[in-house]
Amino acid sequence: MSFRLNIAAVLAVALTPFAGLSEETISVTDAFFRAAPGPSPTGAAFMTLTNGGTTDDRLIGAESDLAAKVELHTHEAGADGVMKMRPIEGGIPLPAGESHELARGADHVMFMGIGEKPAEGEMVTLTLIFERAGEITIEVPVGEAAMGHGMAHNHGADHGDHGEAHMKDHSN
Ligand SMILES: [Cu+2]
Repeated sequence: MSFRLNIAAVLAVALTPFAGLSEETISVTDAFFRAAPGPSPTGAAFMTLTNGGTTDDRLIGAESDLAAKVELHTHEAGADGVMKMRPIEGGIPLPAGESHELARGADHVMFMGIGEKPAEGEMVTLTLIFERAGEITIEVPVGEAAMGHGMAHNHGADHGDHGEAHMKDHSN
């Protein structure tokens, strides 16, 4: 009787480390959300994903109550040289030990069909779906709305630190 119990205990100890292992290896830093300018009911989230584990993973999707639809997008130059957004097929690979930056003018999490755009300083709840780590839900601080010609253009690094600044402000 006690022998059986011991086996169960050993199994439980052996299996426990795997339960949360993959999720703990993925970290998300410097996340911020930016609404599109004007009446367009869209926005995008940017962040740095890091896989601190020893197993390759992949961001395969995202969800948020803020928007009717959330997609993984990237930018690429069209034949006319104008940068356009398109959905990423097959997700974003995140090899073990590597980071991937979602940045303006590059890969991003796209929000479409936003009912009411969040104000600067508010938080957007975003669930990232990884192939191995599963769902990771984060709170993304809202930065100032994008200016001018929309998110297809990168207006430089002058806005780069805002996400972090808002994150600090929000903790007050
Ligand atoms: Cu997009």
